[in-house]
Amino acid sequence: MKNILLISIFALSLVCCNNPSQRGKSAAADSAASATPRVDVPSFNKDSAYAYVVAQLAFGPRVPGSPAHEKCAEYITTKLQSWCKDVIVQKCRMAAYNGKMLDGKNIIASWKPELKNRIVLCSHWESRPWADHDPDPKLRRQPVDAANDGASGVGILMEAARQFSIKEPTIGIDIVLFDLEDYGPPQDVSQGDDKWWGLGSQYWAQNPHKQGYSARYGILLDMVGAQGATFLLEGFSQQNAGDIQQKIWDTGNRIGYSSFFLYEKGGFVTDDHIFIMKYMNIPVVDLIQLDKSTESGFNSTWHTTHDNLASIDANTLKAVGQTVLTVVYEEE
Ligand code: AHN
Ligand code: ZN
Repeated sequence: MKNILLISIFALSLVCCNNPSQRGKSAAADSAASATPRVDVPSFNKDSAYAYVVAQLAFGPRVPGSPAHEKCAEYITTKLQSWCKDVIVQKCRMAAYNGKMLDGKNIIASWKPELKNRIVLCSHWESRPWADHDPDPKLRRQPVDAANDGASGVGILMEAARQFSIKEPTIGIDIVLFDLEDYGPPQDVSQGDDKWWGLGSQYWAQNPHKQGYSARYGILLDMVGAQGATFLLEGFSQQNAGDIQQKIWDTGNRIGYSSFFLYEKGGFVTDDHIFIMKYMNIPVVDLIQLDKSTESGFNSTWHTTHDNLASIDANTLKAVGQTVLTVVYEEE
């Protein structure tokens, strides 16, 4: 009887939390609970992160092999060098699914590189060459602006880097921005194989920038800037990094972002994190927008020409950025 009652209370609380009209209230309650932060966490500047997204998009689609790709790598590297003295650009040459050789650059910034006690924050910076999921078949060979699927995670990690330059976290940090994540075969032609995705992260995970590199855990940001985004519990992360995933979600909920971080399973995603887990044995959580109401399971703009600046909301950048900063600064 007691069990049944507990279950029904639990079910009731789930219904409440899922009701959009209740979201504002629970967020306000969470903000009150965050009045006593464990440590002094800098305030993530959402306008700054947004400006870094705008700057990336200004180059045009950062498709591998294009001038925009080249120029954007230069831009990101120069900005990171202004905030961090240990920046490495790792070049790689990888074969794509179609046999084409791609020149990639993984861009890595490290704070306290001598420490073993460290975590890795990552995202991919290049654009998908084809909007193969565009609703309009005529547009499916257009390149993607990749505002959400690329620039959003980089914008957040650039703002995090700026914060690390002002107040250095206690633990060591690596920001790793991968190239060549999104060159998997056009899905309207073939489903292909997982191995054609995440080419830059596959290279880094098998050829780390530093011999014997390891980290306690990693957080991968993927599609973290869209208006109204919800972050569900991605399956590979839950299986292999469940405790860290729980910590990130609890942190987001505690500091006021319960409408973004939902405790709901969201399917399994082939993403950069699986290669880091496989080759480096570092648990990595994919913090990725997942949406059960769409056919793809992702945002409706995913791999379409609509993944542009108009879909980005600085409040989503803030929710993710502030949560990541809190997790980082609370580590000791
Ligand atoms: C696949 O579509 C196989 N994986 C999705 C990973 C991804 C693509 N994330 C962003 N773009
Ligand atoms: Zn993509």
